[in-house]
Amino acid sequence: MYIISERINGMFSAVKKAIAARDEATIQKIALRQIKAGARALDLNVGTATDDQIGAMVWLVESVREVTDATLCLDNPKFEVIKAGAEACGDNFIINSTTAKEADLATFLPLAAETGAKIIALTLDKNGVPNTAEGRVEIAAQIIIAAEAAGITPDRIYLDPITLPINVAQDQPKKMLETISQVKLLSDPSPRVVIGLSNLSQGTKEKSLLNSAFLAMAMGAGLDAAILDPEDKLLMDTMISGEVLLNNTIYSNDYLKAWRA
Ligand code: THG
Repeated sequence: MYIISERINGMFSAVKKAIAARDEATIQKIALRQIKAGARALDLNVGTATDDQIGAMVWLVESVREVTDATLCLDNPKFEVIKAGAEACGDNFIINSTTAKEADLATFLPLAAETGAKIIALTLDKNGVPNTAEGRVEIAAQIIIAAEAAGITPDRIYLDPITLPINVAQDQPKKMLETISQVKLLSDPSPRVVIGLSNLSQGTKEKSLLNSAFLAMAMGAGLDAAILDPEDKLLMDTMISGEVLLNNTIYSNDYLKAWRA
């Protein structure tokens, strides 16, 4: 499982404050902690910390790059913000994200093609997020076709079936699992699948448990990557156990320790 840290996000008040105050040390500390806990990439999302989204994204990239070469996952709906972040990165970044809307595909796909970046694509179009697995799979197929036409092979695409909060959309997780297993069959090589896991448990009381249970199920359905908090021990123990159960990591009595080492 490819772990992308969710913590450098203006949604968290400490991060929001740090962005507004241009407090590099706070951001760098979170970045290093998340990598130590198992993150291979860091999602960078300026949230609502400032109106100057471009300035904030470039500052986040530069701050994090001072302390780590980890892959940076540039998270913003606006192309200009992603483009500025990409230029500040140089290489080793993921575009998060495009949708299947024509205007998005026409800008984000060429940027991914030119820079060689991987790209996350949300299975939503001008009509929003389909309520069914079939609708999401259809959009995923359109994205793969558009990406191939732009010169991007499916293995550089991370499809995101879009995670909604369980407390308002309890019918959705099952549909996501169906979507995950079906989109893996769309092409050869398969596209990859990523989710923003914590969306699931927003506003609930058992966040860690709900996230852990769903991560295990999504891994079984073929999930490749997740944006999550690797400092959540139950969640990471579940993920590592899933890797053992899927025969991706060798079993030993000390498998949790072995994975962390
Ligand atoms: N897909 C893609 N990118 C994404 C998401 C996605 N990026 C953003 C988001 N979703 C993933 N990141 C988070 C980060 C935090 C939370 C959820 C998703 C979160 N935070 C807590 C809350 O709101 O309850 C705590 C916030 C706080 O402490 O203030 O849940 O789906 N491609």
